[in-house]
Amino acid sequence: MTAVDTTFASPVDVAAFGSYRINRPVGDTRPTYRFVNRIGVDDSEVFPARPGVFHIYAGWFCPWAQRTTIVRELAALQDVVSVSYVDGARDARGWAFRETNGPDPVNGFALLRDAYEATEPGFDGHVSVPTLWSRADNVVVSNNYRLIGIDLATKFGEFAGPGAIDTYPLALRARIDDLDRWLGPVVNWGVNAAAGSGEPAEAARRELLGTFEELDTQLTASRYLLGDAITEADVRLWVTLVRFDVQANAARTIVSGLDAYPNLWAYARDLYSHPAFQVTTRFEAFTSTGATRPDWDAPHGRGNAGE
Ligand SMILES: N[C@@H](CCC(=O)N[C@@H](CS)C(=O)NCC(=O)O)C(=O)O
Repeated sequence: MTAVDTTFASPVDVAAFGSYRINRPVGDTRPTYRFVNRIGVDDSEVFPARPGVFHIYAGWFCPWAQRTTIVRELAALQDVVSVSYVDGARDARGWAFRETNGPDPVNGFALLRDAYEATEPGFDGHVSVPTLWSRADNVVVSNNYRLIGIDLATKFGEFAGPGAIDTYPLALRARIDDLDRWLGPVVNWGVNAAAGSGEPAEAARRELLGTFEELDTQLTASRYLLGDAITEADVRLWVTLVRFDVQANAARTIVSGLDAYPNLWAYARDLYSHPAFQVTTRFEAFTSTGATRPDWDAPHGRGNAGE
């Protein structure tokens, strides 16, 4: 791999650049998360799975990005797909590379926007993490977190290192997708709605806590959501659970804490004891000022990591 020049963006400056927002031309019907290409399984496809080609631009703060970095670890693709992290702050220029989390190791870009611009000149949609980049084609492949996660889980098997876990096994896909239809709106998005005030927030809060209750019961009977093995469903739920008490519930306005649901809380710690979850987590990147972080290292009593 050839070295790239290190370029950092100048510090965030909202006064000079303005705030980040999307400017869509009136009547523009194109998706704002525009890149939805898939990784293929053989060379006849546009973006075939190959080692050393794909790079994930991630953000430590971002639950959607963390889904993909956890799957990269679980699928044992550390030497196959590379990852780097944007800075956690942005102005109108969008996500950027600064000293905080290091340079863009692939292109040496200062702004993530440069990757989109290189792919589609004049790009005016969302500049988001995760973004999947192809070093072979020099383009953004996808910024659709769900498809990136599934492709990482399913397309690179032959290149995986030892200990790879199949997080999207054929036999469980329908159930994983069903869980996503349920937990996506209520939990992954619902936490933010529940953190607000007024009747819509109250409704979101009731629904969220009812779901936590239900999960707490389900998790008495099984170690993970779908049995004895970690799947994509656990990854999707967990990225929200790990942020819950230090972000949406930081002021404990939703509930006294995740520990109000002992099985759910032990399940979340059980996952955290797994290296894939631990090495992809940086609490400082998503902890609200003054929030109290519960003890994620407390014994969980649900079996040994990797078992
Ligand atoms: N909302 C995105 C998921 C990814 C996402 O929202 N990432 C956030 C950071 S956690 C981001 O980069 N947002 C910038 C943007 O959407 O313009 C999607 O629906 O695909």
